[in-house]
Amino acid sequence: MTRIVIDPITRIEGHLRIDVEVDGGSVRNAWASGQMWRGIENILVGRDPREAWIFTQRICGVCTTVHAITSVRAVENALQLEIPKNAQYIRNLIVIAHALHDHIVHFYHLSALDWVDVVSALKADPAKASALAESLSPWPMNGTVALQATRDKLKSFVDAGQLGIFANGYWGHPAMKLPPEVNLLGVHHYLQALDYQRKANEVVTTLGSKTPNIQNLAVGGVANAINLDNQATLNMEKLYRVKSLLDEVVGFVQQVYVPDVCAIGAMYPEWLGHGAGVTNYLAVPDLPVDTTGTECDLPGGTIMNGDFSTHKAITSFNDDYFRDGVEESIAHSWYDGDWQRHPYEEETVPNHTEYDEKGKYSWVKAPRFQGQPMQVGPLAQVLVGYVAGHEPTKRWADAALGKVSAVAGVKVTPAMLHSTLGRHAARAVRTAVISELGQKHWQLLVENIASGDTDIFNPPSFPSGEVRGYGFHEAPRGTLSHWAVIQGGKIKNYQAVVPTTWNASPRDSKDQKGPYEASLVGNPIADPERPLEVLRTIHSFDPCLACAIHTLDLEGREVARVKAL
Ligand code: NFE
Ligand code: MG
Repeated sequence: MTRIVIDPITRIEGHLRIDVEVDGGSVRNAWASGQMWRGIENILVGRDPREAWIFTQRICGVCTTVHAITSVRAVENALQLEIPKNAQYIRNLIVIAHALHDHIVHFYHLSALDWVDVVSALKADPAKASALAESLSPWPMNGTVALQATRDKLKSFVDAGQLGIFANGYWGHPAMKLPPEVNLLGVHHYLQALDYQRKANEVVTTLGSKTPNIQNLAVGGVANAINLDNQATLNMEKLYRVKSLLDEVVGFVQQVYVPDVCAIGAMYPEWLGHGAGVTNYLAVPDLPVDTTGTECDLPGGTIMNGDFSTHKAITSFNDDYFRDGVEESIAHSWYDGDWQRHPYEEETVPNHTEYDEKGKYSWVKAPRFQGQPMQVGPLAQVLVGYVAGHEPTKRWADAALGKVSAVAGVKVTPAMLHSTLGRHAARAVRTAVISELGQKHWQLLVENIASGDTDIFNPPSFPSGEVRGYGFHEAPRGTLSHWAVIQGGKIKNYQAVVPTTWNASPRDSKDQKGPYEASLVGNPIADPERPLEVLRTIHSFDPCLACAIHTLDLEGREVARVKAL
């Protein structure tokens, strides 16, 4: 038995340590450990609930926006406060644009190089690469001259001995299998993706005033005054700027990202057989089109044990099945005690001890739904949508699976998506779906303003007694929920249960592994010195440990020592 410790895992947000035991060329056991502690939940206690969103955004450096939205939704839920339609659409456009940015960055910049060998791209024939690209997609920027320029740029990095951002990959690893032309296309689109992720983020900035950390929210609506004839407000010029940026990003997603994932995935079909792990899935509804979150454009629900017939829908922002199902365990997490509790009843008292995989070994708590570990994220979103018959999800999933099947020469069905590769395919499908919905919600906003409605805000008022509320959002990495107990207009308890908390969770008191841990068992390891396969599976979840733990050591005490790879 060989033990491999990867600490820290790179190309993610935050500090994640993964331990695996390897025997006979495959992983036998695995542990995921969050190696940083923050403290946002605790510093909210005693504060005004109307400012919680400003603090919660600081949970993460990647997905600030999602915590802002979820926080205002939690307080609005406690007050049962309706939100004007314009505010819903503006919020929806922000979360859509943020997700488009986030998924493009994840595929190209954080995970593609686990599959694409940058150094091999130097051997590619640009004309052949261009012919292949043009057989897959009408994208106009795949010509021979452009691909030749990318190869020359790469060659100049290598000749100067300065691979820069490409310096530390597992180039030449036996698990890298793409032909040089596909590797060149991957590098070519990696560079283009830098531009398109920025365009998506510009939509967030235009509507949210800045990013990271948007400024335009309020409990009860948004602060985007609407006056089409005023330079200082949301006007026609800004709305059309948003539209043209969205249209450009939609083109990139549909003509570059989706075909790339299908083509690269089809050349690694064996990865449909690795990395399933926890096949209980959870997603929540999102993109409300009414003032109460009763009607949503993205469906939510659960699937247990990978069995589609167990599908149960989560239908609105007031859903008892979701509200009552969530608990967190700290049996193996560095907090005082050993309990499993509903978020309204939780506390966050840090207590760091040695790394002990039989005892406590992570800062991440272990969320459970009706007692079960759940996988959240694009795969859950797509499977839940597919089973519920959500039209755009079905259409994009069928199209993508058709493409993969054609290239791989095997029929790939949704039931085969429980895997490392399935998570990438599902993320591409989800990105295509939300790219369409971005254009739809832009239209909804413009039509609503054109009808004469310029409302953006309903003022909240807090009762003297106790109220409780939860808010959720289907963030890029999956289901995010915030839970607030409010007493006399002040926060009494605040808990965030975050996508990466679900997926990176350690074991619970019943010794059930979290999704990262379970998904590593059975993965092949060709070379224990270079555990590329572990990275493939972990990166397929898109980890964010800052989100997962969100809990600063105020004394600045060293809580973990990490070594750079
Ligand atoms: Ni910090 Fe985030 C949240 C996570 S969004 S990146 O919430 O996990 O996907
Ligand atoms: Mg929490």
